[in-house]
Amino acid sequence: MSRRVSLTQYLVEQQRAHGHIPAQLRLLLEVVARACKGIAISVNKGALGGVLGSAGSENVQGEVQKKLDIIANEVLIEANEWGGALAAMASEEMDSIYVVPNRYPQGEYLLLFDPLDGSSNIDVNVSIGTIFSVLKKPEGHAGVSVDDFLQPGSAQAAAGYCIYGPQTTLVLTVGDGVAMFTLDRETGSFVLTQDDVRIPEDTKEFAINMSNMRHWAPPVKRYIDECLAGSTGPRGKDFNMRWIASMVADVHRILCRGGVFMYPWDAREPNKPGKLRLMYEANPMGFIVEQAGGAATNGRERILDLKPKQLHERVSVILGSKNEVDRVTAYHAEQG
Ligand code: P6P
Repeated sequence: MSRRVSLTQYLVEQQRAHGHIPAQLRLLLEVVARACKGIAISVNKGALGGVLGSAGSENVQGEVQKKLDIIANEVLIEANEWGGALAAMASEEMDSIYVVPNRYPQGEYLLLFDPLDGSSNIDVNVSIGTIFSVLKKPEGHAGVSVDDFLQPGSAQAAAGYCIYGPQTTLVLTVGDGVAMFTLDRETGSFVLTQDDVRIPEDTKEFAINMSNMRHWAPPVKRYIDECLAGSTGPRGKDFNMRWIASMVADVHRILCRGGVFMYPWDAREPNKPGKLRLMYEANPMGFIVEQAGGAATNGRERILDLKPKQLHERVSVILGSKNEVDRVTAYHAEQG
């Protein structure tokens, strides 16, 4: 890509061309990007910044919070609460929604995020990331409540993630394709490095935590067994496996070269539909993947069609190369 296009220029030009990035949304996305730069600085300091290890507390999920989980959450709250674009925020790290304080103007958008996904990788220097989703606050009533957040993923105004890896890369969609911006540390700006990202419809690479195999439902077991049978089995081709245990990193790889990511329901906790959260993991990633020509289901239904019942509800996730996701979904349908 010859001409350097900054995130701001990209958003302004997208607004000029397609008109679906109102000023408030553009400002919101720029503030989120700036917050991700701040998180990247803390992540990159690692042990030198005294930010590794556990914070000694648990989040709403009952998971041990890392120091960086809390730092990232605070950075996003402080960066976004004063701008006037938001009515409220929701985070994996907070039990309830965060309503913008009265001392600041309230805006028309709602921001949801997993401030630092992949926490188990923080202390071992493996890529992690911030995932975010933007909804419009429903009109017609004053104030804001958790019910305003409970919209299907198809209602998202924007979604994205920032991966803190060998590069710090922001990946974004506002509903007109997917673009990638790489952080230029010398200038401190996100520079457009890929526009119109497309996921190949076929793949030879699957991502799943194989240690859970004995707990999977039959359709998932069937799909993976066929992949493992390779060229000698019904698929007639060999497959490769990757599992980084950081959704942002696994999804980023799929956006770059295809693949299928699966965190399905399993029998370890049969009352849980899955491990991943619908509102601030599956929905934003599903929006991005679909905008890049891929697919995202819970094994039976399109992720973006699911009507949320609770802010922190979990969901089974199958996403990536369209033909593979369709196959897994078909196996679930055949099971009945
Ligand atoms: P497991 C990270 O904790 C996360 O929420 C996702 O980023 C990742 O895909 C998954 O959990 C990894 O789960 O059970 O393999 O450790």
